[in-house]
Amino acid sequence: MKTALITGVGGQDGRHLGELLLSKGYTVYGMLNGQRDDSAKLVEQELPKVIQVRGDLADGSSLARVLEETQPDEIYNLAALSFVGLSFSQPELTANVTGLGVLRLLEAIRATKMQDRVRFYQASSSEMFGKVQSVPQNELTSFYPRSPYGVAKVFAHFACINYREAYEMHISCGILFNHEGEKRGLEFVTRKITNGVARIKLGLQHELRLGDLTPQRDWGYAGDYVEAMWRMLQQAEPDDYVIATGKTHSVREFVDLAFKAAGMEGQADQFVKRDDRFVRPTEVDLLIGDSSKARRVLGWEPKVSFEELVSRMVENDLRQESHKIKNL
Ligand code: GDR
Repeated sequence: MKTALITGVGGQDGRHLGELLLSKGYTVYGMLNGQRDDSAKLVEQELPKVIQVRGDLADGSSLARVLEETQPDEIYNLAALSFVGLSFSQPELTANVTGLGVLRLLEAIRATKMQDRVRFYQASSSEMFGKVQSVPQNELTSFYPRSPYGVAKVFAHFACINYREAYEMHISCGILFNHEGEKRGLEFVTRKITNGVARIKLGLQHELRLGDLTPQRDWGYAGDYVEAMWRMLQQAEPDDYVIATGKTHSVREFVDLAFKAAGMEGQADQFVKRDDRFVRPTEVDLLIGDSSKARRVLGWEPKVSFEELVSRMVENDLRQESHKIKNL
């Protein structure tokens, strides 16, 4: 039986991946940093079989200790300051955790002499493409990050490639395009919209304040995407893969579809208000991924369509918000 360590297990992807690996019979350790008791509770409720360990990408000594304690065969590095908007107001912290943190983890693997046996997955991001240099984006497309978050992810991505080449480590990077679902945090635009629409439908909220509605994203379902992470580490050779649906939609389209899914088709303009606080100093205007390599080599493909994703998320928020009303 294999042992896996998931950093950032309290996040959307960490919880999906924890569920997947447990279903495959893994012993799963989930790393959380010391500050997030709400995340620890969530993991305990949803995934009681995940063994929680405390460590922080900002603290190299804690990482070496976690590795000694858990002795993983596979490490999935999903921990990061992952909210792009916030990275503009906390750029140093973002660089430290999302960028340098990955280097610390790789060094901790070397320091504990695990580099020959461990397989490592790095959560790289389509945000690295930023101001896109070609359409669609694949593994060979040049990076042009447009946020401190994107810059940090580029550093981490190349640190992984360098350690793979320098020390022959089994490190694979998944360049994941946006992936969403019921477990998404409320600060991200998709969940903010579906939760807002559900609350409007139930009379709990009267407006939905959003930033720029024109950016286009390649949106998939998070549950499908963690399957790709696992498949990457089962390959004999490590490599990098774009994971995407190959279709793009604007934030505006997401909004319209969410209102439609709640039975309020065509009513978005009554409720959506522009709020400049949610507009970023530099924006990523268009993302659309070409995942043909992952489809060919990993046999991976997305299963949930954009329409299904939006309606699932709206239904989930309607259920959760109605439940809260009943329990008042
Ligand atoms: P993103 O996700 O930056 O693409 O990164 P997010 O959902 O935050 O933004 C998507 C787009 O929506 C626009 N937008 C708003 N965004 C938020 N959060 N709130 C708003 O009110 C709002 N109004 C408009 C944004 O400007 C943006 O264009 C996500 C994260 O999960 C990253 O960690 C991950 O690496 C990438 O996806 C792939």
